[in-house]
Amino acid sequence: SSITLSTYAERAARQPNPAARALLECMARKQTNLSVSVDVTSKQDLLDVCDAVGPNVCLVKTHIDIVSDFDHDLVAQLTALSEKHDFLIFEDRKFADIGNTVSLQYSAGVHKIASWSHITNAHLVPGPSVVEGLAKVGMPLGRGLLLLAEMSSKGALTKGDYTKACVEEAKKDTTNFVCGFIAMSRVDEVDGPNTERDLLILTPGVGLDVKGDALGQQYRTPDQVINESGCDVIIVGRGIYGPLMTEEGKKDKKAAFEKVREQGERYKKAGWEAYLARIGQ
Ligand code: 5IU
Repeated sequence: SSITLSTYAERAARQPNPAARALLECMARKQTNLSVSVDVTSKQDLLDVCDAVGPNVCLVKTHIDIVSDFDHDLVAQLTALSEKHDFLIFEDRKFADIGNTVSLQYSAGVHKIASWSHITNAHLVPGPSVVEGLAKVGMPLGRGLLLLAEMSSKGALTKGDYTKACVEEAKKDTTNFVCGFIAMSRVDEVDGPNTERDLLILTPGVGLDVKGDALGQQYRTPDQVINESGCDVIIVGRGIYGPLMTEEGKKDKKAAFEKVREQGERYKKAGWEAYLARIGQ
């Protein structure tokens, strides 16, 4: 389709959502479609992973509520790293309540997500009001929202009519606050080419060495995700920061971070090669 055959730079130029445009520009500038998912529970590890992989990623995905020693200095340092290494921040919050509640969860509480996270995501389970509630907070800040159209885990209920409803909702959002999906495939094009809106597809469940984990995660390769399935961004967690979690890694952190850096480089290369193959270059 015209979306999957266009370059990231071409798509940046016509992208109306400021966060999605900044992401596509960053991808083109740094030649990377890699997002690292930093699911570690200490502030220093989170910052150190971001510093190690920063040069190779366009986007850092966080679960800020798993950080045991969270404080606002973490946000300040993460923001400084995003400027140093030129990447955006995506808090994987998966909002799923009524509009009024999600607007409070997004703006307030301990984490004040909207103040630092360029992109966040939501389940459409509550209906369109979840989008409206988040838009009230995020639009004035130039943020972007991804709808959870498909999940990577075994037995996920995000399929069929539910996935289609997410796509319809995104396409009819005239504010452009919804800028894409978390999905496993080009969900915006199942009923033919999408000529209405350029929507991003960000895809977790990516790994080069294993097929899954013990808790239902399922992995595909960067080529399957970007080239075969036409998705735009690969999201990689343990495939990159895994070396930190081993007994060996806990003993020798310096060596572990060097491995993390190398894994970042490896996934960046694999993702970019898959993209070049897709656009025919
Ligand atoms: N994540 C998924 N699958 C999904 C969604 C989010 O794995 O469908 I939505 C998150 C969970 C984790 C990261 O933060 O992406 C994947 O981590 P690993 O690469 O370590 O499996």
